[in-house]
This record gives sequence, structure tokens and C-alpha cells, in this order.
Amino acid sequence: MVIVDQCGSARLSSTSAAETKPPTTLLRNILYGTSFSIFVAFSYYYITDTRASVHQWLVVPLLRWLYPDAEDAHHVGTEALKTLYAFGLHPRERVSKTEEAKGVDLSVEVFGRRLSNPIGISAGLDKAADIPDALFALGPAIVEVGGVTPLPQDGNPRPRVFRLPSQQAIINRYGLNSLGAVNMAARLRERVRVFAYNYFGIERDAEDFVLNGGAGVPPGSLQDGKMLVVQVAKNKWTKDDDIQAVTKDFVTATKEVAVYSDIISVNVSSPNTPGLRTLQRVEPLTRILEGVVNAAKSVKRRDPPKVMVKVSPDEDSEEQIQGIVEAVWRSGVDGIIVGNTTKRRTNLVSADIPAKERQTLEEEGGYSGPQMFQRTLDLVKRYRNLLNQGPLPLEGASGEGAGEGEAEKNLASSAGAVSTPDEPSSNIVEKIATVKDAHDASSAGISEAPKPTRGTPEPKVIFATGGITNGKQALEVLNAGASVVQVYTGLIYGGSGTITRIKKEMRDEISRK
Ligand SMILES: Cc1cc2nc3c(=O)[nH]c(=O)nc-3n(C[C@H](O)[C@H](O)[C@H](O)COP(=O)(O)O)c2cc1C
Ligand SMILES: *[C@@H]1O[C@H](CO)[C@@H](O)[C@H](O)[C@H]1NC(C)=O
Ligand SMILES: CC(=O)N[C@H]1CO[C@H](CO)[C@@H](O)[C@@H]1O
Repeated sequence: MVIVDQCGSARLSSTSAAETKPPTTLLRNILYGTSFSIFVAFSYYYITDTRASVHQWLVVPLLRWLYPDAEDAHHVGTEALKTLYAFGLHPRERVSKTEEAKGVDLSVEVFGRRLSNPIGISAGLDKAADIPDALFALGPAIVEVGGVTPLPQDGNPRPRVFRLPSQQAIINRYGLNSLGAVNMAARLRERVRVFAYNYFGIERDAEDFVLNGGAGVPPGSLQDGKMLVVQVAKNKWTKDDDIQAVTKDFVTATKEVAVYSDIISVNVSSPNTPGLRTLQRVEPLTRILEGVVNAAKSVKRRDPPKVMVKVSPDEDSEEQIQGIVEAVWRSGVDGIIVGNTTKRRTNLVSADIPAKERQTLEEEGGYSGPQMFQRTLDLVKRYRNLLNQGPLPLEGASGEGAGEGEAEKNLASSAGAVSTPDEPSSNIVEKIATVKDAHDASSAGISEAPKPTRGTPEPKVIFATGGITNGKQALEVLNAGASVVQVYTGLIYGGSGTITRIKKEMRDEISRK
């Protein structure tokens, strides 16, 4: 009360002396007011800019400290991002004119479409498609949401996510908790409706118009130069060896979400039955993938989504990789997402990690972290190598005799070959590097990627995921034959500015060459 009185009387006296008010007061008020708004505006620009180091040094450790359970921290982070996005206060990438003027264009062509850059966020970060737009705002050209199962399922009991801070790594055994495909489709549809309404008002067919590409943006991402991937998975209770049931799961989920996506990714383990000949071995996976390809194609849209299969880094025997590549050719899948978490623990981390983390390392689940990088790079090279050879001439539907022997021989010889993997589609990042290299050797022009050994219809696209945390690594993987590199764990430890940083490192690396 006293304060109010004091203020009241102070104000009273100043109004009574209005005429004689010294000009300095006014000036001071203006100055205070202005600097306050500048401060607010500056904070806004700073806090919402992904380049602000506060996102790495304050927010990430703070979350970790406040929420010892990694899954809690994830929920809080996701909710915060969602809320900030709703108020327009979310962190976003602002690339300065000077950086753009540097002239290093990171765009790549994928599936005949231009992507503004080759960085993606991989599956599992936004399992329910809650925040795709807030994630796009962080700078990637690809956001992969899901995995989503046909029916809702809980996943494994908690705790099921564990941090290894000294390694900047995570172990998770979520077991694909999912709200189900119908739920995700509803959310994705609402997003298209809002977009269509904002651009075309309440026209009756606005939604269909957008989905058919009428707005000039991909119908999944709804943004120029970007694509939305939706990952589908099967329900836990569907038996792995019941191929028909597994296919039905994937097809059911695909039918729900395909119309709202630019790419469908399939999380499927390749059946590994030792002793079977190639054709028999690849048959089950081919059938599952064929089902998804057909479901994606039959979607009511002018351009149906592409289909990619995500493969585990643990399926790395020559036989398994050949089988997957063969199933890709036979099923008509458009590409492979190479890499994931690993169940293996051998040669992963050095022996001198903190005792507590050594214990954590024993937790069952998939390990992700920078230690996976070399494995990812090697896998990308192997897949690119095999894919570049085109479909194998497996003789006859029964896969008998000399034909298959021939195929196996071809594969065997290619397996050991240390060839330079080349990206057949126009990977601009590589081309920039190539041009720069060629420039030194005073040779002109962009070197044409060698044609695949055998005639291939459409080159298969590779996305890479696993242990990628900086621009140099991103370039290495791209030059090994991937078109996009995806990040997850690096983003968890590096904060919301991670993708902006990786892109900057890529530009710096390229312009240094
Ligand atoms: C907590 C967590 C959940 C994940 N969930 C999925 C998932 O649902 N589907 C999937 O294909 N990959 C999932 N992944 C794997 C990531 O998409 C990514 O492929 C993997 O972590 C390797 O990349 P990174 O080293 O950049 O993390 C998950 C990873 C983590 C850490
Ligand atoms: C990828 O990793 C996630 C999480 O570790 C797991 O749920 C999923 O089954 C894996 N997918 C493949 C294809 O290995
Ligand atoms: C839900 C589902 O099908 N998940 C599978 C994804 O792929 C991995 C390995 O390739 C399997 O272990 C999961 O069961």
C-alpha cells in the first residue's frame, strides 16, 4: 500500500508539474523504453536463433540435471518445443546473408526433387508426429517421424532409455511405443488442413489440392526443399515369421499415413535363415516390401510417396547385405536408410569409462553415439558398391543352378573389391568437392558418376544414420554414396543448434578445399 501511495503521490506531483517537466525525463523514459524493447528483441533473436550457444551449454545440461530419467527429459524437451512453436518462440535457423553469399550451396537432389540441404533428423525423436514443423525449423531438409505401428502399443516397461554422458551416447529399448497409425494420420491431416486453410481459405478441395502438389510444395513437408518421412513398423504381437501378418501390419500402417508423407520408411529386420540360397532367403523380405510399395502407390495422390527400407548395422554379413539389396531391387523399394542403433557392445567404448556407465552399458537395448561413425561409413560404402552393380541376374524363379552360382561369384568378387563408391544421383555436395579438386588438377567440369555395371532403371538412394555429429563426417558419408545424413543422438547432446553447426562446418570444409 505504501508503495502504491508513494507512486501515486509521485505521479501526482509530476502531472501537476507537467508543464515544467524537464525534457531529460522524457528522454530518459524514451531511452529506457527503447533499450528495454531492444533488450527484449535481442533476447528473442538470440534465444530463438539456433546458433545461440545457450541451447547447447545451458539447456541441454539443465534438462539432464533436472530430469535424471532420459525419457522424462525427452518428453519435457518435446513439450517445450511444441509450446514455444505454438507461440512463435521456438529456436529456428537464421542464416545470415553473408553466409549465404559465401556461395556454398548444400542442396542435393533426391528422388528428382531438390532438397535444400542433405541433413535429416532420424526416426524416434518425434514418434507421434507432434512437432515436425518445429524440427524443420532447426534446419534439416528431412524429418523422419515415427516409427508408428498399425495399432497403439505401449512399448517396454520403463526405464528404457539410458544416457552415457562421457560417451555422448544413449542406450534405448523403447520397444516402439506408439499411439498407432490412425492417431498419427489424424495429426498429420490436421496439419495439412491448417496449411490449406491459411493459403486457400475454406475452399472445399483445398486439402486435396495441397496433397496433389497444387501449392508447389511437397505434400508431406509442406515446405519447399524439404521432405517428411513417416516410418512404419509392425505391432509387437505380430509374429516375425508370419510373413503375411507382418506384411498386413506394414500395409495397414502405410495406408493410414502415406497420403501425408513424402517418403515411407519401413523398419523391418531382414529374415536371416542360414543355409538358404539367395532367392529363398530374399523372398520373405521382398514380399513384405512389395506390400508396402503397392500400398504407397495406391494412395490417392498425384505423386505417391517413395518407399525406403531402414536396415540395422548389426545385419552386416555379406549374405545379409546382399539379400537386402536384392529384395530392394525385386520389390521396387526406392532406397535404403543405412544404419541404426546397435545391440553389440564389442569394441564400442574404451575400457576407462566411469564405473556407473560401464554398468549402464550392460543394459539391454540399442546403443547410439559417435562411436558408431566408422561402422556407418563402412556400411554406406558397402551398400553403395552393391547397389551400383544393379539387380543381380538370379536365373529363373526357382533360383536354380549356374545362374545363382554366377550371382554368388559376382557378389563375392565385389565384396572384397576396394572400389571408389560413387553416388549415381546428382549429389551436389560431392560435385562441389569434385569440382574443387578437379580445379586444382586444372581439369574442367563436373566428373560424371560412372554408370552402374549393369543396366539399372532408377538409382537407389541411400540415407545414412549412426554416429554422425559434425560436418566433416557428414561430407565423408555423402561422398561415400549417401544422399542424406541423419542425426539423432548428436542432437540430444548438442542441442537445437546442432544442425546449423553441422551445415556451417560443411560449408567451411568445402570452401577450404
Ligand atoms: C531414443 C531413441 C529412439 C529411437 N527410435 C527409433 C525408431 O522408432 N525407429 C528407428 O528406425 N530408429 C530409431 N532410433 C534410431 C535413430 O533413428 C538413429 O538411427 C540411431 O540413433 C543412430 O543415429 P545417431 O547416432 O545419430 O543417434 C532411435 C534412437 C534413439 C536414441
Ligand atoms: C532401430 O533402432 C530403434 C531404436 O533403437 C529400434 O526400435 C528399431 O527396431 C531399429 N530398427 C532397425 C531396422 O533396426
Ligand atoms: C516393430 C519392428 O518391426 N521393429 C523391428 C525393427 O527392426 C529391428 C531390427 O532390424 C527389429 O529388431 C525390430 O523388431
